[in-house]
Amino acid sequence: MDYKYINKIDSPADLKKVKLEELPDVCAELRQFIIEALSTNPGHLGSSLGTIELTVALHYVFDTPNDKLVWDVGHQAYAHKILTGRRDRFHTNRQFKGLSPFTNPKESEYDAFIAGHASNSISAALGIEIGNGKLKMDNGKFSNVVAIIGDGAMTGGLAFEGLNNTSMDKNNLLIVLNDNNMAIDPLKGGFTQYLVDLTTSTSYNKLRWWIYKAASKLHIMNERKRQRILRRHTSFKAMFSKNANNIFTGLNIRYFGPTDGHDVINLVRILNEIKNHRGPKVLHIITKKGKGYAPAENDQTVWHAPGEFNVASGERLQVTGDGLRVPPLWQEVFGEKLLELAKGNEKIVGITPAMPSGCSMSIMQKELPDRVFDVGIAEGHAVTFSAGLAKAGMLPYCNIYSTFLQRAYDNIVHDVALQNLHVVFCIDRAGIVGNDGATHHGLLDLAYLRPIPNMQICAPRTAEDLRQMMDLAEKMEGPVAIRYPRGRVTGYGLQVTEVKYGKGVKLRDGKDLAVLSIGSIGNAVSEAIEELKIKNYEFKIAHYDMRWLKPLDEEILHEVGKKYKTIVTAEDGVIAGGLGSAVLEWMADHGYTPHVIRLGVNDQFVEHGSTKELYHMLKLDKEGICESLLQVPVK
Ligand SMILES: Cc1ncc(C[n+]2csc(CCOP(=O)(O)OP(=O)(O)O)c2C)c(N)n1
Repeated sequence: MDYKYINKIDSPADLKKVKLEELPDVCAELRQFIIEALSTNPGHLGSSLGTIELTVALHYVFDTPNDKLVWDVGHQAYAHKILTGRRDRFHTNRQFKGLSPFTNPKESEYDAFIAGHASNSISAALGIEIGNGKLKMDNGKFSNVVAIIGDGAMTGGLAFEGLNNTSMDKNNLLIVLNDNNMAIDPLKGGFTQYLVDLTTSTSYNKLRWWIYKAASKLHIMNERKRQRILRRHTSFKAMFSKNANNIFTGLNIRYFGPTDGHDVINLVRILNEIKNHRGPKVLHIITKKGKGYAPAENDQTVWHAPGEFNVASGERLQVTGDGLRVPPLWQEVFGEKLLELAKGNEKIVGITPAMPSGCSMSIMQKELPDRVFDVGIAEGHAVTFSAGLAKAGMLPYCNIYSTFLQRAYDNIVHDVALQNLHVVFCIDRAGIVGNDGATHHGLLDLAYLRPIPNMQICAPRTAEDLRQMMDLAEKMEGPVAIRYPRGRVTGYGLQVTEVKYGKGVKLRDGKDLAVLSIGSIGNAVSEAIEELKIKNYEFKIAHYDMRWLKPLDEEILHEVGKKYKTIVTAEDGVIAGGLGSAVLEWMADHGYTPHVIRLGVNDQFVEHGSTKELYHMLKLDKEGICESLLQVPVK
């Protein structure tokens, strides 16, 4: 498309050549560009549409990349990517070998810090700010550091830890709080209400704005006088009881706003005003998720990441458009089963850290709203809160994505496992998750959960396995982790076998070689073995679905240890510490000496791409497993 402005913007220096009054046109073009691009190459639409004016204003005012922008999550940074020399590659965003899904310093010097997991921006930016000061940047020039954080990400404990630290050490950090009253789902909770109160305290704000605007107009004034007025206006607000309690001011962080985050010209003025203020400061802006695209404004949860869509009609393209009955999503199997269990047991409650739609706990939320707790983007709290609920005699099913559960490791160890509390961890998005990439793959959970005493760990291969594991977990004691992948259930319609505690299942008998798998990768193993059968591969391969990583099925292990000289283990996680390690250790401890070949993910962070491409790259799809099995030296 023929864009008048953005086609000529290859860096923020080009943006700075545009006249102030033309910036709304630049924003309009960026909006159009992002909508068009995402309609065929899906991504995080709503959040990025909401930050366009802010992004333009930041790059217009600040001297990036010398000044540092630290984006929280980084899913709202598409305009930032486009303005910083990545416009021509934007059509590859999130694709295999394409642009990173979030901000990534490896990709661009304009990306000051890694992003993907929420709530780290304030801590990281503060570290950069203080570190820069200590090193006295080149030629004594200090760079500005800005953290841009959403109100959703502000609900995370880490953000508050960052704020607390910001208030106590000498620094000039600017925190832009992008308040749209949404995470992926609507936000609830005290902090959200607090921001609403700040926003709606109208008479106070009108007065402040009057003073602020008057100060802004006084361009003839020198910087010292202007700052004095601004200082007075900040202390002035303390006279009003509501804002005397302003959390930021209370923490000694100067507070500006709230202001319209879609008025780019005004944002430029404000940022110019406050950027040279000494000391830490917060600029609170109000934005709308999905701004400028009606379907996205009207259904903000769905349009957070809508998939492909028709720009003109706003229709989302359905994956299931062929009319065929398709397997359900793993998360739906979880969501429906949880509701069923909860209806039969009033002690069962659901806990989710800001992902009710993402994990389908929304199914239970609709029918039993009082029994579901969406606690904000607060994984550590979600786990300890679950521990408290268990202590009180409730039965929490705490659903957290594998990658985000990493945030809560000590809460699992100290608050749950040490007291052997009956908390059921339902770990969604385990394994490769696809286009969200390295920050989001769930490759570590088997390895990080296995060493924790009292922890019991299982992984379903089929939808029915998941249902039965959730049933079993209700009757067990102590902490239980059930991990399952993203996407549609594989192994749909497979023969049902009863899931028993600590027991695996033999899927086929063999002669020369045994494959032990855990979880849904077992389906790729089954397909690979079928393929080898067609090729008349001479040795016969046994296949066991272990189902449980902890406790291990020792009966199977004795059988395999006695019968096979070669064992292949398969898991969709890191090799170090997972099933393969467990089997090797067990064999060594019990005097068996098979040759154990471990299939899984080697010591590496895995990039982004489709799940199919990535499993192929890792040789963990049918073809890759075939290839590995063909190379196995059979004695
Ligand atoms: C630690 C962590 N937990 C959960 C998520 C999933 N997640 C991605 S964006 C998002 C909502 C963020 O809300 P907010 O910061 O307000 O940004 P918005 O999308 O509203 O612009 C969530 C929960 C995450 N990225 N990181």
